[in-house]
Amino acid sequence: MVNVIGLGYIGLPTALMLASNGVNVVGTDYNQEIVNNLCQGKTTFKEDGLDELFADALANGIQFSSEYIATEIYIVAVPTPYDKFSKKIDPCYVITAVKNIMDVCSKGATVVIESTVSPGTIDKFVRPIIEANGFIIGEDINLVHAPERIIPGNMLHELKYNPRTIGADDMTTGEIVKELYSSFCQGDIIVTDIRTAEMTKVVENTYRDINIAFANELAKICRLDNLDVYEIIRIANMHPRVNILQPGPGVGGHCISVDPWFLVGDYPGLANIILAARKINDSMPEFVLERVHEIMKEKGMTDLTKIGLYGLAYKENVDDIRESPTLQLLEVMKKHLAPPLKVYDPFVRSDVVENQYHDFDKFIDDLDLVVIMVAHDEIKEHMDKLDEKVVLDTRNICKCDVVYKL
Ligand code: SAJ
Repeated sequence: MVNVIGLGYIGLPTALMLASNGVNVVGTDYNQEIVNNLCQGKTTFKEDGLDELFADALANGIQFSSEYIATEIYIVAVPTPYDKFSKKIDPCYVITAVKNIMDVCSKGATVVIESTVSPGTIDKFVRPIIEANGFIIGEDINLVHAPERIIPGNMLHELKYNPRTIGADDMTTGEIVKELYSSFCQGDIIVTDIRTAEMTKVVENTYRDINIAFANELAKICRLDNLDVYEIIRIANMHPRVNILQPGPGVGGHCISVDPWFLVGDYPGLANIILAARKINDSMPEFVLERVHEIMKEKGMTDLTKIGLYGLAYKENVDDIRESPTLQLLEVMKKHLAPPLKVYDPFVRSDVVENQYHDFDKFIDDLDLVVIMVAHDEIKEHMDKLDEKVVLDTRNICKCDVVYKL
């Protein structure tokens, strides 16, 4: 039996995948509301195919609880935020989870950390907890790091087909956990040591952050010289060994905008490109505001209440707003003591910011200038509704000539 701890964006799909592939699973979350919803058969966030997978998992007997359950394997998928000041990882949720596991587990159990952690976190924070409980790691308790790689919006497909990394102290433990993940994962599963697995995961997201930062820096350079950055990237990418990502209004989500900070926090003075990339990506919401200001000047606009931000999620077609560029932009406005702009997102049903609309037409009707922050399908399919508006398209989805770009 497997106890999956943390039923969020990673833990829930992983628990459901295991269960629907015949593994006996109980999911645990300290948030009673999440557990209640799941017990009543309701999923807690939107993701393509999640409801169907949930039905399969229920049919296979998955259970949910706010308690930790004595099982042979524990998979920990709790958040790992970073300290805003020191930029170091804050492993408090992982620590609490492992402590709670120690209260219920018995000898022979395997603890798998799926949460992304900075290199060295498992040695520094997890091992001591297990040892303090009188267990010998490798003899009494096996320890594994199996970082996830799935992307919101395509999670279930990626859970099934992405290659995975498993870090373990010894090959036997690595192979046991590999077999568990093989119940649903058809990608290659590489077994390595724990520190390598920790570092690899953070490196993957940092690579992407740096690549996006390069695109964003190019966007700023091209703006100064009135060049079309998208055309330049498109042509450059025809080179067989060049693959530049796309500029945008900033980088959000819980991974790419967070993990590189772990390296900056742990290796100050060495993580230089990484730090520069973080700063460039974090500067993009402010750059969008500067563009809004330029456009207002050009168009003789003065009324901030006629300007709206389309999209609150951190990327297209998801409801996840963690670290989203729109939230970052509103934060910048707050710092400048400016009143918040109007906002609308079809995926975000609850009220999370001031001046938030829940009706697309009403939102558009109230505006003169629409800033496209997120390339949701909804707006791509209704571009005609923007015909009479001034548009700043930060995602390069409007194909007509008259819109403003980054
Ligand atoms: N973005 C750009 N330009 C681009 C691509 C993305 O500005 O060309 C922005 C997005 O709009 C978004 C942010 O970057 O705000 C991140 O989005 P994303 O779709 O690139 O990545 P995430 O955060 O949804 O998922 C990432 C993935 N990691 C990598 O691609 C290396 C995923 O595979 C990881 O599992 C996930 O982080 C994670 O959990 O670490």
